[in-house]
Amino acid sequence: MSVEPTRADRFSFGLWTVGWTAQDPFGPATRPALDAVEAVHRLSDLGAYGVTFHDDDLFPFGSPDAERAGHIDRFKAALADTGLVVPMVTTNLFSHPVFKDGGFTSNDRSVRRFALRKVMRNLDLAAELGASTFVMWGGREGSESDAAKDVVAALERFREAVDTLAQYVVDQGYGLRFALEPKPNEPRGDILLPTVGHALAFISSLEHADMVGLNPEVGHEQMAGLNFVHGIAQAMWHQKLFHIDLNGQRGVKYDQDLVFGHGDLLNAFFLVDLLEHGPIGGGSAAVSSGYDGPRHFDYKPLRTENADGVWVSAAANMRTYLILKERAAAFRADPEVKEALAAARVPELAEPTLAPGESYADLLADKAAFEDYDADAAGAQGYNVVRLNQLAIDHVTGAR
Ligand code: GLT
Ligand code: MN
Ligand code: MN
Repeated sequence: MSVEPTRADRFSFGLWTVGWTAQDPFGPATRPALDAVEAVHRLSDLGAYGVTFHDDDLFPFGSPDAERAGHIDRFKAALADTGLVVPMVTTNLFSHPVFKDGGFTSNDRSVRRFALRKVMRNLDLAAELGASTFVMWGGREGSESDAAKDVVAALERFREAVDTLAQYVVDQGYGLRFALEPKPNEPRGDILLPTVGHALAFISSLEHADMVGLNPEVGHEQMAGLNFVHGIAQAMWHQKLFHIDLNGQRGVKYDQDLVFGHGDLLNAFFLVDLLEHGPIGGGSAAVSSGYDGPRHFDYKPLRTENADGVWVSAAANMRTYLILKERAAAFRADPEVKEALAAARVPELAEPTLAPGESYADLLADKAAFEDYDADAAGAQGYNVVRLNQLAIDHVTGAR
């Protein structure tokens, strides 16, 4: 088993992850600032293939043009030295006080116009650096008071923003797609597009819906008490899994951004299984394989860790992913698992409910389907779920 990451694994990290200095609402930073160039070199040494960033991670908000260019040039040189790529770029529309009531959906129209300009400038940079995905996380798009935000108008403004930016990308000929990142709350009391499902519905209303998908984050769905594997499967079914934020979360509480797998380990196992192997029962004609984009970690090194601990935690994300990948391969290859899957009737779900060419009239004429159907016998059968689940646990824990 190799748990040494290589470029072929396509692991990427946000500059803001390893660069988090660990300030929280109760105390100041516990670590010094990390230079972007050092981050690139350290991530490369650890085996990552990519690095991602917000504009404000690379150059301070409001930097004069010449200073901004200097920061970008240093970063580009580090990329050239290491061979690291920039698969994704995103915009900070949440830190500066100007965005305290939102970016695209601030009640103040001038803030919304400023936000659009900030994103357009960053789209130019993303294209210049060869990114293919542009993430939009609307952390400040929301409210604490139902009196103070017209949610219908806010969704109109959100749509206006995404449509305008998509048109800009089309007109510039940039090879970029957008990925919306849902989150239920924090920093706002309630955030717009709080879950994968809300965001999917929103995307279907867009003018350039084909260019817009999702960047779901493990912890964000779990903060809402939802099953991340289910959310990812639905995103895949809609062909909308454009990018992914991997991390860990322990239950319904504040956003923990733990190392991947350091929260719900069993859900992380089934996530890796889905991403690597595709749907467990075969899926559908359109979705039968896994996810081929970057494995992007969006975590925060614990506040307890010093600078050395930052790199231990960065490596831990990749190691956990690779361990689970190996465990998932063993699970899928195990003849007993194959037998248990069949006993649980999992592959049967891929079979259409109506036979080829069969109509509802044919179904109505089929007495075996209803009039003569023994519902009590079907209700008495077992689905053999626990044996299958225990086999997964045996594989995750190394007992098999
Ligand atoms: C912020 C947030 C993340 C988002 C990032 C993209 S920024 O750290 O907590 O979940 O992915 O804007
Ligand atoms: Mn998070
Ligand atoms: Mn994220």
